[in-house]
Amino acid sequence: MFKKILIANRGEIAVRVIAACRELGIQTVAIFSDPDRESRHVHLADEHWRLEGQPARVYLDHAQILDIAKRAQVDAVHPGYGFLSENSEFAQACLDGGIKFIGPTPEVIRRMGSKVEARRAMEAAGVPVVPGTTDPVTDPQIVKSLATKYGYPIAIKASAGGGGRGLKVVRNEQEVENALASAQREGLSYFGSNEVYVEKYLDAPRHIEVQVIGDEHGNVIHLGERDCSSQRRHQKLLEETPAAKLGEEVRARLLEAAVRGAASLQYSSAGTLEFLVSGDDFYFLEVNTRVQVEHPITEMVTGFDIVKEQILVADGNKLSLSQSDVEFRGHAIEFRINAEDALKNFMPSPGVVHTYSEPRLPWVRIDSACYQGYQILPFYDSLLAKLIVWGRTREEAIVRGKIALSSYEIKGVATTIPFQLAILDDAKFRAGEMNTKYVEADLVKAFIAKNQASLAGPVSEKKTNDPVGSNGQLNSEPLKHSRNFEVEVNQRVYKVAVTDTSPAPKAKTSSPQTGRVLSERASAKATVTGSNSGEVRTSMNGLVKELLVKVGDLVSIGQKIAIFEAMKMEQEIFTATAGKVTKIEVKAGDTVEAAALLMVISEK
Ligand code: MV4
Repeated sequence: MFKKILIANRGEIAVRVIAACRELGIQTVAIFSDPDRESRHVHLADEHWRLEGQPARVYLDHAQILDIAKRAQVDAVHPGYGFLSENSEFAQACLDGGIKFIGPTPEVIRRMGSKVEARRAMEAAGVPVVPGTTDPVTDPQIVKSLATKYGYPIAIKASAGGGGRGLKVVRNEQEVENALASAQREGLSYFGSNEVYVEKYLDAPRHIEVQVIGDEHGNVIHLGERDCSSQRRHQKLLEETPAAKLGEEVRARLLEAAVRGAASLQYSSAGTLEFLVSGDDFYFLEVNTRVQVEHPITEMVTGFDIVKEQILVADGNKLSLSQSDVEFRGHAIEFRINAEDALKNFMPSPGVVHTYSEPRLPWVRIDSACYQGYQILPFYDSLLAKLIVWGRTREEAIVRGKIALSSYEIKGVATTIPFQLAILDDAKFRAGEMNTKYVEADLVKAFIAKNQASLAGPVSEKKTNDPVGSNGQLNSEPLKHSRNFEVEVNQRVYKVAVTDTSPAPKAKTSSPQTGRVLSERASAKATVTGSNSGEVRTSMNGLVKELLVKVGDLVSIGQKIAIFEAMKMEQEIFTATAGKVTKIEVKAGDTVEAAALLMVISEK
């Protein structure tokens, strides 16, 4: 049995892995970047080792992490998700150093990292794949002839891609050349490979994935499916299992196909096969060779500890149960609570969580590394907690989800909780009729309209002098001065608010066209100083992905001018100033510090 494991990760998943190790009596080694010194995973582990270098990069530093693993004399490394979890070179380096990598073999990780190879492997195993090529394409003429064969729209995808990066949808022949070049460029810049392939594009499919787990003795089982359709820009907002309104016959075929696909790879460890589902048809998309963020819902309905089993099979044990031992009970939903502001285009909201109180309720599980006073750092993703609820039925889980989300008290940063509550009230969601488009197509606009209307209403229900409400919702300034009192009438106590009805200054509502970013603040500052009018600055460290204007362009208020990436999230930058672009200080691909000057827009 392993005696000591290094967890090559941070945040909630590091905490989750430590919990599994504790149950197994395995010692744990945490690693941390300088700003992570006070993180919960560091406190919980038996040993903690400091990583040297830039906070944004150190959890990816193969050599340093492996060196610590050797010096700490661990038997195995658990990579969690993200960071090095799907890096076959790191997995191989661990094995070469005599340290078990808790995951599938480096060869399987490498093969599944190539989407064309994964498609080929699944096709060979008889798993349905989206109609398309299993060979890379480079010639626009060939793409056009493939499009004629499958019919528009088609998708051009980076073979090394995933999660929406390097994916281009092509709706007609005129778009082929640009889309091809753009997919190749993104593939090269994000994944180091310009290899792309073509698929028929399905317009509004469901995204359903199957959890599998295998051992090193050739056994592979599934642990059911998860519906992950409720997403926005490839960021999942909630996941549930079982998938609502999936016919028993389709479900059985899907699960069987996933096991067949995984078994054909002699898959060991936990993994996920992603599918697109349209009506009664399903198509393989990709394999994720790691434990996933949403694994807890599967644990809730099966009672099976995926992380513990991952460690046990990595140690050479046979799976602790067979397919017929797996029983599914009830319904589970996970809410990914992110420190993001849905009203500001889901802009990450780093900062100090000055109030933090988790719901204490039955049927609720919370996986989180957060505590009161914890600082959400701009270097990492903005996942603050995962709230998981269980119910005997989907309806019961939804009601429990609403109560739990409403009882969560988080102040200091904005969170996605208000938006997740809106999803639970959405008619399509209630009916189980989700697809990968409905959140962006219907829900986001309705949410913004509703919340801006309520902010502009005559009386604010929000507490005064508290910038962030209990659900992480940004409060506007109070419209009237209002105080709360209690009045007792024949023993019954009533809460009343007494409002000062004398004229008050008009409330600020967040302007819909200014989106996010500091162009807003810069222009406000400009009005004050008059000297730096139209300076567009970033609010965080990050990467300039795309510039949508050039020097000399005329821009209008609300125009999208650049795409920026911070905390692993793409952000669109809109200008709050109209005028002419007079200076551009950065180029696509540049990494910039917080408050760096991107460009200057001079008012006409
Ligand atoms: C697709 C697709 C429709 N047709 N491929 C997006 C992320 C990447 N992993 C694959 N993605 C998609 N591929 C074809 N041929 C639609 C998506 C897609 C999507 C997939 C899963 C979950 C959410 C999504 C949101 C938008 C688009």
